[in-house]
Amino acid sequence: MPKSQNIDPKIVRRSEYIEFGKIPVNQYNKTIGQEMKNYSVDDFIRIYRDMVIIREFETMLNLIKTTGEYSGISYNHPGPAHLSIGQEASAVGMAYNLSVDDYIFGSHRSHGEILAKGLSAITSLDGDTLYSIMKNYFGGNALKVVEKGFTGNIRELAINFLLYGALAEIFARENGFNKGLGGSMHAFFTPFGIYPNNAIVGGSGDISVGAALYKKINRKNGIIVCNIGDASSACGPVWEGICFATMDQYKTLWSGEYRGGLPLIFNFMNNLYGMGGQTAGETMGFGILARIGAGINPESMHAERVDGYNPLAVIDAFKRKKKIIEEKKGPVLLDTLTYRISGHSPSDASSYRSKEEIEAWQKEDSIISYGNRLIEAGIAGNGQLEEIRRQTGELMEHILNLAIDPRISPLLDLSKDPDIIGKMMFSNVSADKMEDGIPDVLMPLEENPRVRSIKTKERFYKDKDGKPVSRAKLFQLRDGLFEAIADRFYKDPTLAAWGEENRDWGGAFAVYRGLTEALPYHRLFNSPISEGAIVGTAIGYGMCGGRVIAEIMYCDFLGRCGDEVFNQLPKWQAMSGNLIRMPVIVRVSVGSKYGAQHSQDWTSLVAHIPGLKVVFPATPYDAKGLMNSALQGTDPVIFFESQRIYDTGEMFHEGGVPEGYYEIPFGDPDIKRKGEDITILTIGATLYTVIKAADILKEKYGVGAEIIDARTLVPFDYTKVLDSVKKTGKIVLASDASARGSFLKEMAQTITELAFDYLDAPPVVVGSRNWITPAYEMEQFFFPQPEWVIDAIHEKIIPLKGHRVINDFSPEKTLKLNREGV
Ligand SMILES: Cc1ncc(C[n+]2csc(CCOP(=O)(O)OP(=O)(O)O)c2C)c(N)n1
Ligand SMILES: [Mg+2]
Repeated sequence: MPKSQNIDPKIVRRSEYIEFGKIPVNQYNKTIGQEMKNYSVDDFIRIYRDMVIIREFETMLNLIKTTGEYSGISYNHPGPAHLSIGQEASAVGMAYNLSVDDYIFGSHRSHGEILAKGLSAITSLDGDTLYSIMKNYFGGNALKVVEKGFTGNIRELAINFLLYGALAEIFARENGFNKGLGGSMHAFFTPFGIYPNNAIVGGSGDISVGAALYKKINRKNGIIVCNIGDASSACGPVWEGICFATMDQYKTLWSGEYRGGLPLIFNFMNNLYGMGGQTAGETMGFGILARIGAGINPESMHAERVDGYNPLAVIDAFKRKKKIIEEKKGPVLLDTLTYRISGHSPSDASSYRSKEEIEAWQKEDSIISYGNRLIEAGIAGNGQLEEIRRQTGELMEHILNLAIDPRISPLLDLSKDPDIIGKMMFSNVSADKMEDGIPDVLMPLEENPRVRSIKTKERFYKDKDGKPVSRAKLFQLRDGLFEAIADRFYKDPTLAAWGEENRDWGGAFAVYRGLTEALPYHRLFNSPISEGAIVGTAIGYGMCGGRVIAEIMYCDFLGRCGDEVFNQLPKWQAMSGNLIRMPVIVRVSVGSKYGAQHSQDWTSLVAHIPGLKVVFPATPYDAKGLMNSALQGTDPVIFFESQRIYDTGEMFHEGGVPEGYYEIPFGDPDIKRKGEDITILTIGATLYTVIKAADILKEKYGVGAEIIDARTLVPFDYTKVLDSVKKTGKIVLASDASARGSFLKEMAQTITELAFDYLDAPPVVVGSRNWITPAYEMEQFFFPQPEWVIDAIHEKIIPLKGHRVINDFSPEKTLKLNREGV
């Protein structure tokens, strides 16, 4: 912990009570008359119109889903449509005062929020800006559709564009906001400040915190609104996101203009239900959701329940809360009370609620009651409101006709270009920095104590006389990582890093030692023990335009950020139609010596997930070069490091690790030792085990092994491996991952397919046991040993003269182990 903040036992041990301040519940009670000074007649009417547009849009979708028809137009939409009929006032109120610099994130039920935010942007932007946004979005394809024959003004055109872009997206059309790759639950449109909506309940809970960090760290205008459901308040990412967003350090340790709370509103769209579970009364214990704020920080997150059935109450709340955020006193929690009259989805039979309940809320319908209040206050006549509804109906018919016509709105043509989605999985951009500017640092890099100490180190494992260099004088793998990371901190002003014990401690494995002296808090900070939010916030930071390194202390903790690593990080580039970049590096350290929950190699799990680049260097030269490439790219990289070899020196690269900058391209395996008789392909630190095996093979059996270090799992160019196999006719694959289902098996299968004619025997996999990782004292029975490699070669490829087997690789044993599942 920071030495600047002493923890005084006299203070923390003293006796006292915690006092909770009052949390307002539905305190807004102004009449339209009292609000006259805050709104023009047009403003009042616009609020009504926006709610009607959302209602009609969703009514149309509901009818399409349930009857296959809207106003005589037939269509079959097989995909999802989670509607928010009843919740319009909360969406319009939320978006009313937001600018395009204010970003909203959402959930599976966010059509209304998208439209509300879009309509708000259309009102606030000038005509030229609006037109250029529409014209520049994917070559203006959506604009061309709505512009054809259009005679209205620019704002009306933009409304057509908004509705068409959203609907085409829901119907998976190429003209959709995300080329049809996002769809109903993920649609977004960043030029209007509409950021990803998330089909994983609570998924936005930590991503939006990262977006707020982006705003804060890069001094950008605007706030973030995280729109999530009431039931998501039980989700890990939401809880972790709240903890991450309310850390004391923003107000205590971050300095100068960076000091102060995050610009963020957690806005719970509280419709009182999950799918069918009632949050208040059944599945949660808070009674009133806003109570959550009370436990989080002394200001109770400025929590408040607001009546989301009254758009003016929500607008009023957002205005007040925005002020709190501008005073750097955020983040804020809003419990925006609303009700979903529609089912969870159109197939929902509403078996979990009574007809009377739905009818009671219908009686208080926000659109009808707001309309009546406008009429009573003399702001609008009945006819005028009816005309708005009629025009909206016509508009919806028009948009629906455009969105379902395959000639106007085709799907992505995968038969013409079957690789089209594949091309969108990665951005493959090379960028020194994500933004111009002077990086904020505390000292010149040359003066950094770690840099100075590294200067005195030997960059190759043997000195000029061929003698091994002592560990204290050796340039180690961790130094290679440090050099790449430090260099980028001085190049890219947006680069920030966080994780557990990253600051002061210097990272659990001393990779960051020296960075605390070099960087202010806002570029390197300690996070809560929230692996989900460590990665989730990095995702939000990356998608807004920053580069970031998140650190997961142990590979085994990947399970804690499973959703972020499997569902979020890999998906958003392609789900945006490849508009969004994701320069996020997740450093993951693979352990040993610490038993079952701290020593697992889970490279295979992440390599299985499309959309991630996966790297595992085993030498200082490779670690530095691959980290440089990771930091130069704009794609998500899971960067594995092994705790076995952080202090290893460079043994392979002639001349040792270069002092200057260099990159090692992803996907290019490296031949670490030449050989003629057998190929051994390794992943990670197992390289050193295999080197020992190769020495024995040579000395005892006269077999020359060619050792290839994969370096990267995804992408991977098989050329060198296939060339080697064509020469040797034999291959063993080895890594520390448990063998069953490992990436080695994937590689073995691919090699079999591509080099079958050249192989004398099937590729042989030598991985770890399918057990728990036992204590250090028993590890040699779990992780591959040099002798295992030799046993496997002897039993499965070529008998080695005079060899006595230690480890049984016979077919009988293989069958038995599989039968037993171990
Ligand atoms: C992690 C996860 N669990 C479960 C689901 C299935 N699911 C979709 S919506 C939903 C209810 C969410 O309730 P809430 O957060 O209140 O949002 P609402 O649907 O009411 O808008 C559930 C359980 C999911 N999509 N993601
Ligand atoms: Mg809900």
